Amino acid sequence: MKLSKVVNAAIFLSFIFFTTGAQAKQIEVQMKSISYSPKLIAIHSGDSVVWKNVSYSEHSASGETFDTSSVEPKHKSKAILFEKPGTYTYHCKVHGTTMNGTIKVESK
Ligand SMILES: [Cu+2]
Repeated sequence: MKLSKVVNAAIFLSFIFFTTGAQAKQIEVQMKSISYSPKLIAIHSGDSVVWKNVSYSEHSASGETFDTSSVEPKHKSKAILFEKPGTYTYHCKVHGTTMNGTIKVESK
C-alpha cells in the first residue's frame, strides 16, 4: 500500500471515530437482586440510560428528576434521557436506598 493510501485511510478512520463518538449513546444498567450493575456510570449529555432487570423481582430506578417506574423481571425500562450535566443519584422504590446508583453526566 502506498503511503498516501495509508494516510487517507487513517484520516477516514479518525473521521468515523470522531463523528460516531459525538453521537448520543444508550447505556444499559442491569438491575440485580438488590443492586445496580454498574453502580456508577459516567455518560455524556444527550446520552440515555436503559435499565434491564436480570433478577427475579421487580425494581425501579427512581431519582429526583426521573423515574423508570416498576420494571418486571426480564424486562427493560423506558429510556431515560440525560441532557443536563451533573450527578444524579437514584434508588429502587421497592428495595429502598440500599439499592442505589449514580449517574455522572458530563458535558460533551
Ligand atoms: Cu429493587
